[in-house]
Amino acid sequence: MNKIALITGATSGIGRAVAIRLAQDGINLILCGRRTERLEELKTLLDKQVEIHTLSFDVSEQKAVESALNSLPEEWQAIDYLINNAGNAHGLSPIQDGNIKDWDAMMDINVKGLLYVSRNILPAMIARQRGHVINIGSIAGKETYPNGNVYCASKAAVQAITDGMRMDLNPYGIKVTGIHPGLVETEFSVVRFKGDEERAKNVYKGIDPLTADDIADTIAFVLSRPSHVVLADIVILPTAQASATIVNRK
Ligand code: NDP
Ligand code: 8X3
Repeated sequence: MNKIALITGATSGIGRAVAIRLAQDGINLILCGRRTERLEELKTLLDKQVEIHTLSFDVSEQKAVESALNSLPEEWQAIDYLINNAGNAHGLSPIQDGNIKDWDAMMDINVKGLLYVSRNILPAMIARQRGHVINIGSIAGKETYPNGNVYCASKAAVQAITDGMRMDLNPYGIKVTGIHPGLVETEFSVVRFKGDEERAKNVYKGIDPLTADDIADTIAFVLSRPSHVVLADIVILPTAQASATIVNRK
């Protein structure tokens, strides 16, 4: 029987690339995101390869998360792989100038959204005594950078939650992996800079950034390890990047 993966944030960037990559491995997919038309487009692209179910909801709205996940038909309920990927940065400002709505969005989506989704899915994994959770953190969760304050805090929280999950779920044979990318060119910076495409492009100027496919390949590798092996915590950087702040631009 095919495995089932649930991917949050499948409408763009890393999540979309992961969906395309896992479909190649014959994994049935529950694709999540707010933009319904993008979910439908991706479903049409992949549904000749594998079974696809789409769920449109905002991860930061606990009731919406609950009702979307509780609506899964029985044949979709045995989720093998949970890919907690939905998230974004909103703004890049010194702490004293921070926009409260941006702070709320980052904590609500990147931290609480991941928790709401996980809380709903983990009990069934525990009952089956198997499963694999992959949380997308960031180099920003390992090292804080100037003006990154609250985004970095949200990703540091993802690191702590990932480590805690690995401890708490260990008795049930559930694997937990944290993936922490550096600069990946997606819609991430366009969202961070509220649609300013020029400013977003400059983030990746003079380097070969990671692509969403690089992260998707890594996730496919992580999921393909034998049952006695878990890749616990992975930092992936473009070759031009040495740390959150050291980037060698040409
Ligand atoms: P994108 O902006 O391309 O994708 C973000 C995804 O998250 C979209 O599919 C979006 O879907 C979804 N999302 C955002 N907010 C919500 C919400 N409230 N409810 C449900 N879904 C939501 O960025 P990336 O692909 O780069 O980002 C994916 C993850 O990778 C994030 O967690 C990000 O922090 C992390 N990351 C990114 C890096 C980078 O350099 N790009 C580096 C390190 C980590 P929709 O809008 O349709 O809801
Ligand atoms: C995304 C990487 O360095 O742009 O998490 O914050 S960075």
